[in-house]
Amino acid sequence: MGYRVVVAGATGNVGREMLNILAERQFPVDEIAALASRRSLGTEVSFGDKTLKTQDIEQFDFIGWDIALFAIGSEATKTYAPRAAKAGCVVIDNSSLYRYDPDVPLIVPEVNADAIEGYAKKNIIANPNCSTAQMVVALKPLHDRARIRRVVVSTYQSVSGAGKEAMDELWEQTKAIYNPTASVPPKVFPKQIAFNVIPHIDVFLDSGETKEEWKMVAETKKILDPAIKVTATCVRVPVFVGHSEAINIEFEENLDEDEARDILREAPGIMVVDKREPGGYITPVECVGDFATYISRIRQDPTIDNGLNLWCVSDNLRKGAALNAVQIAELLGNRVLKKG
Ligand code: 11C
Repeated sequence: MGYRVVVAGATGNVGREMLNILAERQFPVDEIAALASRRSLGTEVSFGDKTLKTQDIEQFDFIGWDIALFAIGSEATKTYAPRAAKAGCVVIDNSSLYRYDPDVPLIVPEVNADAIEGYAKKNIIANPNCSTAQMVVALKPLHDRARIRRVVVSTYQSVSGAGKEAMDELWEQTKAIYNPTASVPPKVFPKQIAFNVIPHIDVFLDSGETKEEWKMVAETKKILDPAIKVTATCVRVPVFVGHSEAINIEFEENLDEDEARDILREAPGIMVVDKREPGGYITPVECVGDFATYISRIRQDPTIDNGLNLWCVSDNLRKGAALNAVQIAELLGNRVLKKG
C-alpha cells in the first residue's frame, strides 16, 4: 500500500520537478493529484510515463489525501495549506510562509531529519530556500567535526529561482543582444540580466541586506545550529539552472583541507569533484538534473585561524526545492506514516 499524494503548483518550475522526482525515486504513490490555479487549468503535466490533467486547487477536497507537496508561493499557501492540514493531509511547503514558525519544522533530511517529529503541531513541514539547502548539506559534516563559528557566503544564483518568466527574460534578452533592432527591457529583474550580474534577490530590508540574504542566515540557524554566524551576499547571474556558492568557513577547531575533503566525500548528498587543474571543479551547467550537492575548490584560508574555502554547486530546482521536498516526504513515510 502506498500514499495518496497531491502536488500543488504542478505547472510551475518546482511543481513539475516534484512530479519528476516522485516518479524517478519511485515514491510509493497509490494515487496522485496535480493541482493548479484556475489560470493554468487544463494544462497537462507529466508524471513518469503518465500525463495528468491539472485540477482546480480552489475546488479540491484534501480529505483522504496523505501528503501534499506545495509549490504555490506564500500568498496562496496562506489559504490552502491550513485547509489541507486541517483535512488531515500533511503539507510539505516550499514557500517561505512557515519556515520561521517555531511550530513548523524546517527540514533538510541530511542535516536535521529528527526534526520531523515536530510535524504534528500544525501538520505542516517547511522546505528551505534553495540557497540555504545546498549550503547546509555542505556545512553539516564539517560542523560535526570542527564546530563552525562563522560563515561568509557569496551566491551566484540562476534565474530559474525566480520562475519561468525570469528564464524567458534571460533567453529573450540574450537573443536581443545580437539583434540591434530588438530590445527586451528588464521586467522580472530590476536590471538587464543577460551578460550581467545583479547583486539583489528578493526585497530589501531596513538592515540593508536583502530578504534572500536574511533567509540564508535565519534558515541556517534553524536547521543546523543557532550559534553559527552567517553573512551572505546573494547575486543573480545569467545561468538558467544551478546555484553556485563561494563559502568561507571559520571553525572553532583546526580542520585541514585534506581531512575536510575526506569528510565531505563520505557525507550524504555530496559529491566531491576537486582536482587542482583546469576543469577539475563543477560548474552549474554540469549539475542540472542531478540529486547531488557538488563541492569543489576545497582549500585552507590562510588569513584566519581554522579557515576553509569551498565552492558549492547544486540544481536549485532539485536539492534546493523539489528533491528536498520529496526527501522530506520519504522521511515522513519511513518514520511516521509507515504505509509504503
Ligand atoms: C531565488 N532562492 O533563487 C530564490 C527562490 O524563499 O523559496 C526561492 C525563494 C524561496 O530567487
